[in-house]
Amino acid sequence: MILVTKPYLPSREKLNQYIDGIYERNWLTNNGPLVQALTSRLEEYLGVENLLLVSNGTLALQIAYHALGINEPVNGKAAAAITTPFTFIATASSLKWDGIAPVFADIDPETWCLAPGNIEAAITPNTRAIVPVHVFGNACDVEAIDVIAQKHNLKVIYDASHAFGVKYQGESLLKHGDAATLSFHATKLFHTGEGGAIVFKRKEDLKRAKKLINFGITGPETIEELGINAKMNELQAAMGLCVLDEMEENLKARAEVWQRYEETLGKPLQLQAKHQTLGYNCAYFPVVFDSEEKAVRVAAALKENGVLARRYFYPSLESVECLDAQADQPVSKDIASRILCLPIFDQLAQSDQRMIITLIEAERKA
Ligand code: T4K
Repeated sequence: MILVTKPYLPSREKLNQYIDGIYERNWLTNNGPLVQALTSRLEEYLGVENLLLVSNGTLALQIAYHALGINEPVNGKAAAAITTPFTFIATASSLKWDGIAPVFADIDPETWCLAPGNIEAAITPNTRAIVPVHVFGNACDVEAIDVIAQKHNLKVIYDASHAFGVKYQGESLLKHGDAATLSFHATKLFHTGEGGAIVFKRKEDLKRAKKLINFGITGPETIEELGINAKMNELQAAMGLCVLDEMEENLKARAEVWQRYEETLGKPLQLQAKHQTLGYNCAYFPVVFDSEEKAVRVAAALKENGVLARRYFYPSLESVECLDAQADQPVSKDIASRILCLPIFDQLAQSDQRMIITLIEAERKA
């Protein structure tokens, strides 16, 4: 099968060397030397400060909520956060899991990110934060969101799980918001098997988060506040250091795959509209068909030929019962019903990609 993605596996020899070091030091987790090394390397690579490595992208979101205090009730009632329904379940479920009510506002029909124009109507006295998603690595309208957040005294936490290495107006997109979170899951462009990170705007928030990921412990005999275990371990960091060393080759190969799709499918199908200054990371290749029926038919035809495209992100989250069903978000619902993410990874053979494109073109015209 050709799957929607294929984890990037770096040099085995180099990974073995890192593992030898772990055996020699007998130090496996709790802020070990490889976690420290990966933290500095990522800060430098991404051009950011105040980066904290954690054990996965979901905990990255949850630690950010706690570090910024948005989980604290408002006048005895659960806090709320405004977020997008067009995302992976973890964005909204992490809020609910932490006792914060996710309140959906609809997306922009072109960029597929939370539309700033829909945010203010969803704000109530319980709203503490906005949690937009740079979906598929596209930049949200960060300036407009910032204006709304300032006006209503709300925190902004960007779920930037898909936005590793993305540049916006020449700088890291991760610099926007009070915090931005990343997922380093195996299926991501940069990965540590499982893993994630948070980039904080302020040093004091980073300091608190460092405490929170280690049970609130600050010394051998001091526990300052309630925390959890969200630490990255040395084996994860070893994988990350190896993947990072090969990032340029990986990016180059993906960009070629991305371009070939764009050249052939960009005209007949709807692609995600991106800001003109966006330095994109080619993490995903989503396409929108003119009807749900067509999207489903194309997915079935691909599957028959051994290709698994995915309906990311279907269904639109306002319809997910465990999140407490909410009013329809028509734009998100519509895009979610017609979208398919096509296989994209560095080793996708040109002949396989040609086969995928040919099948899509045939079904589209049928
Ligand atoms: N926020 C956003 C916006 C996210 O997209 C995500 C995760 C998160 C937060 C949470 O971050 P983490 O806590 O996960 O770090 C996959 C990933 O598991 C998930 O990390 C990712 N988003 C999401 C978009 O995709 P599924 O349910 O699609 O996973 P699964 O098992 O179906 O795998 C996807 C494809 O990759 C399949 O075709 C199989 C293939 N695969 C998968 C794995 C794990 C492999 O070939 N090898 C592998 O090792 O969620």
